[in-house]
Amino acid sequence: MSQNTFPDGFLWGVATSSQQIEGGRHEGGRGESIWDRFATVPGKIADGSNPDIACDHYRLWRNDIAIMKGLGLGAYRFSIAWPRIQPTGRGAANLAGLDFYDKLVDGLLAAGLEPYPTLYHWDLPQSLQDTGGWAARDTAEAFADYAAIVARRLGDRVKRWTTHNEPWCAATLGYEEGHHAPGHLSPAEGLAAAHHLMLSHGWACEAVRREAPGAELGIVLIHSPAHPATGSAGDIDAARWFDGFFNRWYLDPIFRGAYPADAIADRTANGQLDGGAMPFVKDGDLKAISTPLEFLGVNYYSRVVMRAGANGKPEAVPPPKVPSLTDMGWEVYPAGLEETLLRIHREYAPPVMYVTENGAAYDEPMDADGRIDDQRRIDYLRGHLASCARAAAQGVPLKGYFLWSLLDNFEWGFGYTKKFGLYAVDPQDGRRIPKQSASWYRDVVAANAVTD
Ligand code: IFM
Repeated sequence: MSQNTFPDGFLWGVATSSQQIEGGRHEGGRGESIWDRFATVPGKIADGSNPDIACDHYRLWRNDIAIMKGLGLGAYRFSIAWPRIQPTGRGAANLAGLDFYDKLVDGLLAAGLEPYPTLYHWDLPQSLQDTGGWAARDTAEAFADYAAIVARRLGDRVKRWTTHNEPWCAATLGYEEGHHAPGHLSPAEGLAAAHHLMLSHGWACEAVRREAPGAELGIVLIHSPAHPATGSAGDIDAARWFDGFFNRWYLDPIFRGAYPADAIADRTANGQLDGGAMPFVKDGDLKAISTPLEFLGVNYYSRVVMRAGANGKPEAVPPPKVPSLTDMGWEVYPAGLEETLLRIHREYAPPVMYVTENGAAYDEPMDADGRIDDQRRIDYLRGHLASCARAAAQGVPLKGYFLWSLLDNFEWGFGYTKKFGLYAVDPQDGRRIPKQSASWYRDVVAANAVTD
């Protein structure tokens, strides 16, 4: 067993998102989101559920703040539901929606928790989807207006803002692969959506800085290292392909002001781009997207192992030795987090980094004494936190860690079947039931160290 200590002042938190925990679907004038609509389509949500009530955080937020305070946390990463602020995605602010987050922010500060809001975690107002969603450039303009409204109201108390959460998921899963709302199957829309999400990030940074001078801005990207299944040239190239499509397609425009040339060539070769042209990219877009950031949020869950398929097409394969898998089917691979942090530090050098999501889905039973022994989650977290500590010791400017997630919640197309929480949620009355990992995490936070 070795003790891994974190730097002084390391920020400990948990992360959630509005659509996954709030519920309150019709409360306070909230409009319809694309996930509200998607969940009504038969077969889209594995357990036939919907996010209408979710964890009922809209009603129980005070209780949730008290829980976080009890864990000794210093920060809470949550997201703001755009349809609460602008029910149709445009026009005047809905004051009841702003009031909700206003009170949440005040409650957090009073409890000694720093608010880390994310402006977009996938709950696009349905009305904006009706006019093209993220595949339409207008949505990026609307997002900048929305960001300004929120910053104007909360900017006197919120210091650090995140624009988007995992734009790869919003674009690719939503518009290209159909797994997420709005459920489209169009590679062309996926590419345009990815660009407009990033463009809106740049414009939102500008809007927040204007409304809240001194604000610190960042974006949250999902990252998976891609490893070749063998040392063959084909497999190595398949890993490069995935890295370009998943990681660098977002990192490069943000930190280098350009899309990666090899990934453009890949998309040209497979017919997605005609002669490499990207008509949705206009003059000035990449300058806006590459606005300097104060921090980068990194979400990490696992790696991917790639090989060249029979026809040379890159494909993901099961990892080489029988791995331990979470309930998402994701390999438990803690070394990938250290690799990710070091790689981003070396190649992109954001001034500050946070791990903004990391955690594992495991469904553990409650015993006769009401205990939920989730040792597998503790083991997962222990390994990944040790990875963080090692990265920080090697010079990565890692300033904090947000565990995903505080509560078992609405896991998108999986409904409530995947359980990431430190706390289970009683579906009858919303009661929060601590798992063993909650007290374990509290002890890690108190010690500012983890043993592995
Ligand atoms: O629940 C999601 C979250 O919304 C975004 N990042 C990954 C988590 C686990 O799948």
